Amino acid sequence: MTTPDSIARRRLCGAALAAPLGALLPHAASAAVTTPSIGGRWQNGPNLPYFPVHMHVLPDANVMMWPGDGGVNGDDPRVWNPATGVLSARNRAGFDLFCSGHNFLPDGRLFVTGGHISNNVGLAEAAIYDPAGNAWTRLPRMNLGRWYPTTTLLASGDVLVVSGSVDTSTGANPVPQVWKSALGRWQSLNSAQLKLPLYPYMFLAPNGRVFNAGPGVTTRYLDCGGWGTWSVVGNRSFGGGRGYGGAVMYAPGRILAVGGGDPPTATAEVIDLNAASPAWRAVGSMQWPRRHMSTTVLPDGRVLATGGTRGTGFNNRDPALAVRTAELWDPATGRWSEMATAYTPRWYHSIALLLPDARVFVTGGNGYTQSEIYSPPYLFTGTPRPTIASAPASVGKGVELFVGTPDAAVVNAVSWVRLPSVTHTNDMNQSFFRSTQITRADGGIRTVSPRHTSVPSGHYMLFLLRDGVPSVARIVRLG
Ligand SMILES: [Cu+2]
Repeated sequence: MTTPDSIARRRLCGAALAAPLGALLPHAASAAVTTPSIGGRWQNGPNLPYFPVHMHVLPDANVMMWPGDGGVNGDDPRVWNPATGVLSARNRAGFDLFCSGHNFLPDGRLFVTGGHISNNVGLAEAAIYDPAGNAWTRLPRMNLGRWYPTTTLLASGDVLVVSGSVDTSTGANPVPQVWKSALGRWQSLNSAQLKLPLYPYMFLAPNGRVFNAGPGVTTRYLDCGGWGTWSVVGNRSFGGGRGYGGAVMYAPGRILAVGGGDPPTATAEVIDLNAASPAWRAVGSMQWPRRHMSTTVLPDGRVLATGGTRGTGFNNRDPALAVRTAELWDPATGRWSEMATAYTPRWYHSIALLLPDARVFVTGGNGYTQSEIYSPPYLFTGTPRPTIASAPASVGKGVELFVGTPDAAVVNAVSWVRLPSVTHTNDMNQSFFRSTQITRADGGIRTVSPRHTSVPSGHYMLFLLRDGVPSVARIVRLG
């Protein structure tokens, strides 16, 4: 558990001196950000039966979770219905799901790899969960165990798994493997053996390769063709590790990496993989350094940072060092703004995910079962939220679709947010697409669905926006 971070820590010795002033300031939100139209608003959500470590929005809009740590077996999946508040148990997988990796398949089933034997010792299990039938299907085992792996859906519909610790002597599993859906077997990319940090940030890139955005300093493409090939894209602009920071693709091919490391950093940087020669460049820093933070792309395209600790060490549990003030990054300016302050510390094993109602569900952090729900400022602007009267259940990529709305005259953007599947600061299913390509039609609007490679097939929350104010989403299957 300390391997990638101890490396990062050594690299970071000099950078620690440059810690932002925010680390020295008393931790309280200014008066301005307690105004909901400026800083949004926090409210307590349900007190959960355990603190979730893994969480997903299912295609039926329910929120699935499972726990781990604290001697709890992770094989205890439950579902929270945000509309009714009802929590119900789901069938168990038959292995400890704590410390697994996961993403959705194009058909909406959840693909899960690895799991927990003990700290740094992983299971080689893999399984697919079908939410509609509440059924787990076990798959052939992977080459070796994986504890903290990352899974990524490829453009082909196959799934890549990388990293994850085998055991305390081997460390990270060096062999990337691709689940060949049509063949029902694993293919080991033996030419691409590489020990990556645990739970690395992996994104399907515009060129069809998979981009490793960190947490290490050197970022790379993995070509999953044949036996696999890595190629270096370039070093990040921040010279330290970003362990347990955040990385999101805030537009197709455009990635923001922020925070993380030990000591935690407040820095942020972006890369545009659509460019001929992609290179990282620094953008504005957060006010607060954070580690074990969450990053959530909102329907308006801004990126929300929540939780984390500004304390040093792998798992700092000093409540005074927990960063409870949210921050919001605007891709148009590259700058962060402080938002309202949450009630509960959210450190190691905390989670944030976007709900279909455009609020953010924030929960966990070791020991904390009390969830919170954050309503971003866009819900307090005074502009009425547009509504969706109808939307297709499924639509192909790059085709025109009709969305029924009584607000056709005022809707000026559409956004597609891929269903979250989150653990340990990492949404392995994350993708976002925003479009202003809208024509008004009788009783609604017409728009064109995304066809970008970095917007893979699967289920998305489709939002209509009026001047940045989102509707409640409809979940649409793309592709
Ligand atoms: Cu963990």
